[in-house]
Amino acid sequence: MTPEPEALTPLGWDEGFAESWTAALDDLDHRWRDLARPARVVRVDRGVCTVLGGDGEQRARVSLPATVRQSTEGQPAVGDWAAVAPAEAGDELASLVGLLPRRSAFTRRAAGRETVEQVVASNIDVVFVVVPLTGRQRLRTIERYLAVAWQSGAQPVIVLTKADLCPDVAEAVQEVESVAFGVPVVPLSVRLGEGIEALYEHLLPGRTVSLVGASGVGKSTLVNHLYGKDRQATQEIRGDGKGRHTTTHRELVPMPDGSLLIDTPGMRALGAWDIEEGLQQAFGDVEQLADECRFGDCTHQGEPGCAVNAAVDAGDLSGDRVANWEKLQREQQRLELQQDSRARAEEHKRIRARQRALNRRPHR
Ligand SMILES: Nc1nc2c(ncn2[C@@H]2O[C@H](COP(=O)(O)OP(=O)(O)OP(=O)(O)O)[C@@H](O)[C@H]2O)c(=O)[nH]1
Ligand SMILES: [Mg+2]
Repeated sequence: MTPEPEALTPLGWDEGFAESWTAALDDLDHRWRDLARPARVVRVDRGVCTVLGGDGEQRARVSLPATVRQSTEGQPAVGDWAAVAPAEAGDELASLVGLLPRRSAFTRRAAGRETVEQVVASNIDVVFVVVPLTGRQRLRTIERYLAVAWQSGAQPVIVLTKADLCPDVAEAVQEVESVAFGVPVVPLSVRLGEGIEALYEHLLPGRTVSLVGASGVGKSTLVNHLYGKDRQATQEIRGDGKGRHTTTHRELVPMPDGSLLIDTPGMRALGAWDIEEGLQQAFGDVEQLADECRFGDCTHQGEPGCAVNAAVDAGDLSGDRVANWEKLQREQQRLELQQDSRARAEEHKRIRARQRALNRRPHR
């Protein structure tokens, strides 16, 4: 079925997605091919998604084949474009029967012991990395978020909230700019209504912006301000400065100005998933120096001819920044090892299951 672009363009649909749609239709079960329409996933609950499309908002049961559902790509995420078939007679729910490939995605390592990837927001054009101007130690957090944001394929913007609580905003901004390397840095205060206009150039009709950051940094407060009224619940932070994890669902919110915001629950930790390219972009300066070290396998632990150490000694590069870069690299290496061992464990499970099935077969 050919989708009606006029109804979908405000939701971010474009020619690229239209092409993926044509290809995706071929993969759909023949039952759905004439019935399915594209719609954007705006919220995901257990097994049921809220989708927005030409027919307005609908609730849709996830009806993807088990083989598809096993992969991260096969689990609907907020921001995804999906193929949705209308509810059958007597059923309240429509059916989500296919997913289009993601153009960009902010992903992280899911909290918990298992080594699995979690998609925080998909098909995003811009990531607002939201960090408050209260407290100290924000640079290392920003570096980590920037690496993940660059990897996502979207354009990062650093949003520094609660400027009203910061005694020297200019100094704080300058400090942040020293790790931003050209990424826009926007200080603002929703309480005073100041600085917010600098975000407007990123909030364009049909463009998707995801807000990410820790709990209590003011993501939902900013969404409400931009929306023009309270839509998202917000809550005072605790006495120790930590947030209360007020937002519990990722949600895509169409704004009155036509942009699309994805509000997300505050993250306790942003465990990096695959961020190899993101690291190269976020730490371009350090990586470039590392290329200039005398030894190709320099560990920057005091070897002769180490350009990274030389820059730190000369005061041109922060030692803490280098330590953070190394920490993220170690995290990457650990992740790769865990992925390998997980892949091996799964292969082992498959072989044992096949063996058991063979053993169960009656002997002739
Ligand atoms: N002083 C000041 N407080 C702010 C500002 N913006 C937000 N806050 C306060 O920060 C607290 C937390 O804001 P939320 O918007 O709930 O934070 P959040 O990032 O959505 O938090 P989670 O949903 O838990 O991830 C609230 O009490 C807000 O009023 C600001 O510009 N200045
Ligand atoms: Mg919130």
